[in-house]
Amino acid sequence: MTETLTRLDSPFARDVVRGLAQHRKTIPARYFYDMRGSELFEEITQLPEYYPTRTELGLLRDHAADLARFAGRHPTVIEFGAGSATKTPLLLDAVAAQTYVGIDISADFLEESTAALSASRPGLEVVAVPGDFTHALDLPPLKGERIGFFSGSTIGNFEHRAAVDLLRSFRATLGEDALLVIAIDTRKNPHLLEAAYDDAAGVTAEFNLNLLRRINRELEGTIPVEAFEHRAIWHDGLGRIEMHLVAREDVTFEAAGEHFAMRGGETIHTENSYKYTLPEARLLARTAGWEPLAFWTDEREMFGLHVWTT
Ligand code: AVI
Repeated sequence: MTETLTRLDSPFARDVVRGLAQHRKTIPARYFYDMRGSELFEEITQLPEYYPTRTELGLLRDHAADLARFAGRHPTVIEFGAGSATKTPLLLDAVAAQTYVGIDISADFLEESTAALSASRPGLEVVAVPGDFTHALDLPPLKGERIGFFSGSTIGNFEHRAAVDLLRSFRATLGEDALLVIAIDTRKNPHLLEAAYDDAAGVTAEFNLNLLRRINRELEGTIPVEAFEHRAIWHDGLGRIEMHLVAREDVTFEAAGEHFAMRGGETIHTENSYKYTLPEARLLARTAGWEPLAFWTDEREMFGLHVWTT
């Protein structure tokens, strides 16, 4: 009884009720990442259509020597988000990091990724800072150059104003004379974008639909998941890919103790993924108090890796 009340009074429950009660229905994208959602996202990163992960890895490999030139002696890499088993070691090696600080709101994910890193690199000092990196955080005293790392083009999932606030928080967390290595996805042919967010194997569709399954699992939902379909739409004016869950027919359901009705064709907007031209990315940097230092892209200009300084 107590557990049910707690769950239905959680931030997830409140955000779902608020989002579904609106005329234009939305659910924040951060709720994709329960256990199943995180597994599906991992699968997405391996898909042939989903170019970001493999292109970013290629850029980190190809520009290791360039990255090394920015790093002073004894640098510390401070990663915003639990580290990836593939990208993080590439940056650590490129800059010959002595210390690694991982920051993530999920203490479990952080524990897993920092433990794996410590085990594989006995000489590296590894510090886990559980916390919300959207706010300025106090770091332990650190020696040497501080190099922030924000990978995956996760900045694209923030609205412009929130992206600026986030980058200002990174600046406050890192302090003066820091660097930020940040991956930002580029604007490109909309067909490539729509394929990347609506893959032939249907993994992204399942990732999107898992949000409804999660509501059913955790918030006593009765959503008829099979009555919804995944849709990815490029919005040129706003420079973003939108993900929606479209009701195929009129539906009614319960979630978090509330009743909802949707008409056939109505959608729940679940994610925006903004793409940036180079001038837009530089404007974003400067608006948030950063100075662009370097930018690398692949041959087809599918993805960008930026280095900024305070
Ligand atoms: C986590 N984030 C950067 C991904 C993106 O590309 O916007 C999330 C994602 N959504 C669908 N596919 C991947």
